[in-house]
Amino acid sequence: MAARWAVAEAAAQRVLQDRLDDRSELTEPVVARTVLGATPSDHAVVLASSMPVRDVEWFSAPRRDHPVVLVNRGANGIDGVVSTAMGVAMSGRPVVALVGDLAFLHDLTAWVRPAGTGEPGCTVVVVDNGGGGIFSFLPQAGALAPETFAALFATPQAVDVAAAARGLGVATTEVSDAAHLAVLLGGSGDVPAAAHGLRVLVVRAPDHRANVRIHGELEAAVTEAVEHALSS
Ligand SMILES: Cc1ncc(C[n+]2csc(CCOP(=O)(O)OP(=O)(O)O)c2C)c(N)n1
Ligand SMILES: [Mg+2]
Repeated sequence: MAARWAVAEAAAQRVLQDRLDDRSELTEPVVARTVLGATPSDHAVVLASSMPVRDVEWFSAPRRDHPVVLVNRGANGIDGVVSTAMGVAMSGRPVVALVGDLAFLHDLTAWVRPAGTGEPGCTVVVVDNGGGGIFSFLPQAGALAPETFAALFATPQAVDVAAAARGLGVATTEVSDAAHLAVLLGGSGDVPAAAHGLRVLVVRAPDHRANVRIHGELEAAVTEAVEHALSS
């Protein structure tokens, strides 16, 4: 039984490697994989609920020296995640956090801090898909008129996330390339994230429907590869 699991796991990992590594476009699966892959092992990765925690579980590559991964609420509950990241960083372990735009905005006051004190090493990667991308995976997304679905489920928002972060005095970079994100997170080994103090990296992600399609294609490819590996 364990041997079959190993065969299935290897087949799934080959597909994810093939489809996600060396891709420049920052889809949500690529962002998740890059965050866990590029964060130095002496850091902590703090994950928001909604899609970040799911995408990291589904799409990150196995890594023996992975950083410790922390979540404050599990799979649900988008509140307080930036505060949690800040608290972990203040304990001395530098942090890279991965949060959605709504989770980021929900906890915007986490960035209000005493003047003149040192800043902890806390990099927050915000996946900005303009609202709650997770809800487009619900069957209601296909059953309701788009305006009704948006009003009842999708929680659309149009805040300029980077401007909000800059307004709170946080060094902010908009990132649109996976290799650039990896370098900014310290994946190249020369500039650890801790050296940057407080920092926000904003990734503008594909829209909600495209995100569902991207997830569906990956799931179908993994399923096919696993079935093939197990039957041969
Ligand atoms: C405090 C709180 N309010 C509302 C919700 C309901 N909720 C679950 S996921 C979600 C959307 C989160 O959006 P975002 O952080 O942008 O992540 P995405 O779904 O786009 O990955 C919401 C509003 C919740 N879980 N917790
Ligand atoms: Mg979102």
